[in-house]
Amino acid sequence: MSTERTLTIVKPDGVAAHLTGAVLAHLEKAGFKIVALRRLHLSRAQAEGFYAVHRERGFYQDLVRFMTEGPVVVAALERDNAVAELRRVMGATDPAKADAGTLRKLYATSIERNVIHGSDAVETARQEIAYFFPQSDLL
Ligand code: FUP
Repeated sequence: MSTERTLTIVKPDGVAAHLTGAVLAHLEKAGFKIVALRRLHLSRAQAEGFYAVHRERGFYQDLVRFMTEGPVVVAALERDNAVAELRRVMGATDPAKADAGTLRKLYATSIERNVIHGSDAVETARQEIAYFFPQSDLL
């Protein structure tokens, strides 16, 4: 197995509920190393760009509104098989379908307000990390 990097976002619902520490602790216990970390409030343009792949979907405007309602905490994570492992630890997009013990099962309140983002592929992770940590020597 090779060491990989992925990107996670504690979404506005998680930050507002003071779950940032719990989510990051859960990820550290699951073997992820936090290699970069920042808190920011996404602009509408940033949220639209981040979720551009979903722009034709009915939930897009609601999703953009949600992602801009408050600050988020973004982290670059490292471990073996990081992209797939993060998605396993997060659980299904819809918390009703998420496995027991996953972050979304533990903390999400709906398919939209689902606490955490994780990159969906190695190439997407590389792009998302470069976007949020452009000055870093991670790249
Ligand atoms: P995921 O990779 O699990 O974050 O899921 P997607 O990339 O499919 O969706 C991105 C985000 O869009 C989800 F986290 C929440 C939102 N979404 C909805 O609000 N409604 C839906 O039906 C599907 C996704």
